[in-house]
Amino acid sequence: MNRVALVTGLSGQDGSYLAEFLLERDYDVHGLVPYGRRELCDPRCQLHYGDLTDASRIAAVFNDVSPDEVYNLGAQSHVRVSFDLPVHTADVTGVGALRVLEAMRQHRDASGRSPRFYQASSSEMFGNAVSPQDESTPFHPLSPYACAKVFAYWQTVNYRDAYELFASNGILFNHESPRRGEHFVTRKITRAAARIKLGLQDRLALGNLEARRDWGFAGDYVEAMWLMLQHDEADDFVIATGQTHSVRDFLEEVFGHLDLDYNDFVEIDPQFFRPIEVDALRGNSEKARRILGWEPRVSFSELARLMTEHDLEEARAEAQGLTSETPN
Ligand code: F7E
Repeated sequence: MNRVALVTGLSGQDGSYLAEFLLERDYDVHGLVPYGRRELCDPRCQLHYGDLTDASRIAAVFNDVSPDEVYNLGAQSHVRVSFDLPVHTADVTGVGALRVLEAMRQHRDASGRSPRFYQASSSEMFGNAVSPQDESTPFHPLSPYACAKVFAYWQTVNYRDAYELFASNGILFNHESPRRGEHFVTRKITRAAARIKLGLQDRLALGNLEARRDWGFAGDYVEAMWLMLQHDEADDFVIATGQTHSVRDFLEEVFGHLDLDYNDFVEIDPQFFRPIEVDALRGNSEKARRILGWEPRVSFSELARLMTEHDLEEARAEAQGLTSETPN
């Protein structure tokens, strides 16, 4: 019989890559998705409308699906937006994880077995802690989003300790792809650069260009999620490349690939600054490499190139009138 996975946030970047990864391994994949959000959902998945604010709906989906593995990827995941929507972010991103854990605790079958649980924890939890950050680095969250993720992290640990549930945290550093939402900085840059190259746009407004991030490829990172749930015991793992680059480095890489100079097009707009910034992140994923055998495959330059090439194709289609000019 096929194993059954339930993925919250199936319609997001990570959900879509994870679904493909699981389908290739013959899982039956079910997704909890907000009504009307099915853009990135693989048609082979079974969708259940619902969201992380609705505990009764989550319980009903658990009863319908009886999952073997649960991946909690759903969240309000934009750090800048979390300053405008702090209560909503706490509800979805923080308490949402607790609602899933609670459904899981109550869903033990007759033999006392419950599903394995993966929590999408985030490098944002570290704030401005000294680099490189690893599993022993203390958290100091600097946004409502990061505070919500710290809450969810500790709830996951608490359910593991208190109820002996198999519950693991993946502390993932930034991970990007052509499926990344257009309001995150890498995709905003690749999309704009491609449109500038084809004369569809002439300016790109950004915030802090000096922030440094450890950027990997989302397709590599979903494998780590799965490996965590195949391991013989639940644990917490940092997933990162170990390399750090600034937003300016990413601009140079992308515009350089298109034979353009970003200085001719980029303008700084204060609306894209955050009330407080995480200046520099660089992860040490030695534990995951040693225990799970995981390692990233796509380098920073390759990531920038593959995202740029994808967005160039999209811009060409747009220039030919095949797609709408309005970003979704
Ligand atoms: O910003 C700077 C911005 O929004 C990266 C989420 O997936 O990764 C992500 O969080 C950096 C920041 O990602 C713009 O100030 C400059 O320093 O792409 P981002 P993030 O905030 O690092 C972590 C691991 C998560 O868990 C989150 O869910 O880029 N930046 N100018 C800008 N950022 C944006 N969005 N837009 C700008 O115009």
